[in-house]
Amino acid sequence: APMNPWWANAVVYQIYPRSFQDGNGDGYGDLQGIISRLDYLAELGIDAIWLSPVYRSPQDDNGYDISDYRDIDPLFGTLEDMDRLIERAHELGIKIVMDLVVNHTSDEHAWFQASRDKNSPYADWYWWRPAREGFEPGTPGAEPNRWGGSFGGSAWKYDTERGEYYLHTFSKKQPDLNWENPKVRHAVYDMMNWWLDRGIDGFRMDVITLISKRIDDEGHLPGESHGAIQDLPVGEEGYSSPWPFSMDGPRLDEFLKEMRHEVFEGRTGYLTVGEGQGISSKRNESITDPANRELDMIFLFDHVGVDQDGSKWGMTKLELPRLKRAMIEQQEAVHSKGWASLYFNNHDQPRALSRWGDTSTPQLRVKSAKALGLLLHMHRGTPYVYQGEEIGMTNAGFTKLDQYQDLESINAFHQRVDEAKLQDADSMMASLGQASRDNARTPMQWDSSTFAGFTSPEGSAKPWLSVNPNASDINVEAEKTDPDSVFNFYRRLIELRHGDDAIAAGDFSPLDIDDDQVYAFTRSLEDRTLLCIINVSSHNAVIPSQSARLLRGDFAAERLVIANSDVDELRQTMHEGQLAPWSAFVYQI
Ligand code: TEU
Repeated sequence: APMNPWWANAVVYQIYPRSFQDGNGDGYGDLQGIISRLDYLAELGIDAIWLSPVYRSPQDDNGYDISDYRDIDPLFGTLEDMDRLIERAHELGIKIVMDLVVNHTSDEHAWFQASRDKNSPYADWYWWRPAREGFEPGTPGAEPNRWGGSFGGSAWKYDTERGEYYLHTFSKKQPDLNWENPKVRHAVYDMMNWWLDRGIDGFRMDVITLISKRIDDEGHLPGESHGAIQDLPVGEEGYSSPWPFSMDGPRLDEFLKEMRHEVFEGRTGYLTVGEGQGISSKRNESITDPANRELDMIFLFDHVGVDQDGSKWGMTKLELPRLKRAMIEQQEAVHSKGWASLYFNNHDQPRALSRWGDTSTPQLRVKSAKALGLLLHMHRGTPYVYQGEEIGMTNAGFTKLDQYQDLESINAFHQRVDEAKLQDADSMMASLGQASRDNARTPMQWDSSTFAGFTSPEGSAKPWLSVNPNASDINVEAEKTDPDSVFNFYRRLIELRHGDDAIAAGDFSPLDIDDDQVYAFTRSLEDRTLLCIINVSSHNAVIPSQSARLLRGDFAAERLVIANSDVDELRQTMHEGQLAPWSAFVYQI
């Protein structure tokens, strides 16, 4: 039976605030700008906004390095602006889900600054380790420890004031919080309650599956015994990743249950979605099983890794069966309990349309954008739309290093080209063009004016990141009035989900799994069965046998639920047992 929580047939829209809408002409998106675009989101039909961080931050990692959880960064506005956004969104029936970043804080957070004093009550709020400067906390006198941070270099930073090193999984300005310390946990829960009491509707939890580190019962990190920290196996860039001892650690379930109890007990109408690095589909079932009272849903990563063999900088061509297997596994794992989040895009991923679609002509760009949207939204779970995905925005197309702003991309260039000499500059520029996070962070394309309507051209500043020149053709204004636009197709997909329980909660059954062009499956609930067929390729495809069997008989137009091409084209190709490139449709059988 259909799930009853409100999010079971909801669609969530992710806003990356810095790139959505600039309200004060400084070249950066802000809360005022978002408020001015809420009517657009209401027209799209989404139910909730996941707002990437707007808290006070030095902006080292674009706000994922928080220095005050209870204040808004001046770049984005004020707490009053946040209150107005919550109020206005709620008037439109849109919930506000904020980004919770508590695996780490900024090094400019008061907690960290206090922690630099060994005798302060905050001394063990972070992962500090003794070692002589210049020798990360490895074996005394031996080579420095080679644990690596995700944004380049060592995972350890020496602090001259405390005279010790601290662990940072991400940038040097993002020290990991010590969740073993109950004071840390309760300070986080207090902050979460403060925001929920202020009127927000839940949290997207940044790398929440890393908060429980795999330590021994003396509190030692892996490889750390008698004060020395041994290296973990070192990768091609000369560092090892601290992730293996962080992902899905031994106390994760305990911490998530405690958080649920301390924060959400007695509350209703909220949403919790965790970012789940290292979480398998099987673990997704247990973490999202309502009986376990942990999280409502989790973002998994298997499907967005199918074209990255090992490193994100070595992307390969999509092999559809690999994507199918990852998504089918996610669906099957939560078939009877638990729930799935559905996404292809976010602020960390290159745009799926450039990555897996076909942008070689405007027609194919539009058709493949719709095909990918239909593929995702017809699965069972809660779909997430990332800003710009609904109008068919593409990767940035940057060709020079100085066009990039993301520290991950810039640091990776220097580490892989200059230090580890793994790639030459041209090859790394190609890798950045395919995989850099900045591909998803170019300003939202509202119209064909200067700076795409993202910021006022009269304003003093240019956009913080270049607007994609294709904004002249790909923009909200052009698409809102075009019935065949990607925007109106996404609006229709969202409408269908709201009105059809078979889509929101119907059973998912894959078809023709080994076909390497066509992705087909059914969704069924009671006596209603929908057949979803997508040709995920730029070539004609033969309708695979299981799908063809279900389609037997003439093509009755009134059974067509949604399609990205007209009925005549469909009827014609079906008659020949074929599917045109990127043809995608849902048919009631
Ligand atoms: O992302 C964590 C994460 O897994 C990504 O950084 C991913 O490792 C990387 O982008 C792959 O290239 C979350 C946030 O979504 C990301 O924006 C932050 O940079 C990161 O955590 C640290 O807070």
